[in-house]
Amino acid sequence: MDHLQQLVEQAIADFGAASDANSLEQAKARYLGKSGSLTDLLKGLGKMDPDARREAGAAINRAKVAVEQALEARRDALREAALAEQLAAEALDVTLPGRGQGSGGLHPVTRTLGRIEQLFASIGFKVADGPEIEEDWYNFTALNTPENHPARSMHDTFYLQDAPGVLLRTHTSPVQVRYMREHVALHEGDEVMPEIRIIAPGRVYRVDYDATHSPMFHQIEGLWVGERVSFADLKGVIAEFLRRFFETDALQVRFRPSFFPFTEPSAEIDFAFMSGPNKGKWLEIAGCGVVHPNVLRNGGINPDRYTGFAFGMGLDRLTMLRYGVDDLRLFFENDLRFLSQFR
Ligand code: 2U9
Repeated sequence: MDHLQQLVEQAIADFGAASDANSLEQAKARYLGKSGSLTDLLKGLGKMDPDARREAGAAINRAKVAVEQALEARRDALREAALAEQLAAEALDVTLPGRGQGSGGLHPVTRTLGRIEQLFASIGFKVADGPEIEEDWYNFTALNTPENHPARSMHDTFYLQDAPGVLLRTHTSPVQVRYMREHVALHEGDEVMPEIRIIAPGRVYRVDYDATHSPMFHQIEGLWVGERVSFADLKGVIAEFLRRFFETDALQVRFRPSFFPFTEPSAEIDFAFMSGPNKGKWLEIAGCGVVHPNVLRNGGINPDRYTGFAFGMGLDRLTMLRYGVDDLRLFFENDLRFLSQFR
């Protein structure tokens, strides 16, 4: 085998041994680079006489073409191998089943609200709502709350900046005031005003934050106004509500005298289970009372003719008692590990 033939075969072997683009370029330099062996041979042609130069030149060029072809072939092979490797590494099995959409569910407070609405609907209560950004008059003044009452202080109530007399409602009571006024306007001139029987659930806001208080929480309030509506009716409605909400008749209810500006007389409501782990333990659940005559008057209702009772409960607290949750903040942190337990 002549010298050139050997050189071409060595180049093909070297290219075949190069396992990546980098080592292939190094091998190429040994043959075709500035001082590569083929380049050296071409440089040597100048010293030959013309006949020998023609013959040797043709042979060297054939060898050069062969080496270049081998280089190009190896480049293609390495490129293809790299691509195949990348495809294998990034393989995606499109036949795998999808992850699916996790099923959602109602928030525990929403579920409690739904049950309570249904329960009161069955004894003739409608659901009323109103704005969360409220006027001072509806939130405090109409509810017989004096100008210097501590609830009106900046420490307890969120006031809107640059909007005098506007605040985030601290209870849902302004909804009942608005409802009374609309109801009265609607029945102007009637012989007898039809009874008002509503519940007002919703978000309320107070400057407060710890394990049992959140700056935003949920209340549900009730109002029943008509001729001869009494405290006895109130006791019956509350006792019936608690038994049905907690799904047991083995439950005691007591009313402790209290004070609210908007009711007179007023009471706090406690209840106790007569069996189970909390047996005999009195739990505070609501406040209530007979609607103050001034409040009826602010609602456009004649207190000499009509009477009514009202009550208020914390919806979050009711939910905590029903599901045995001990930290109110869990309801508002949106942690799915907590929420998915109520699906
Ligand atoms: C009108 C007239 C009277 C609503 C009432 C309470 C007593 C009460 C608290 C319970 C727990 C608030 O969420 S809580 O902290 N509420 O004690 N609420 S009477 O009385 C009204 C409402 C509207 C027109």
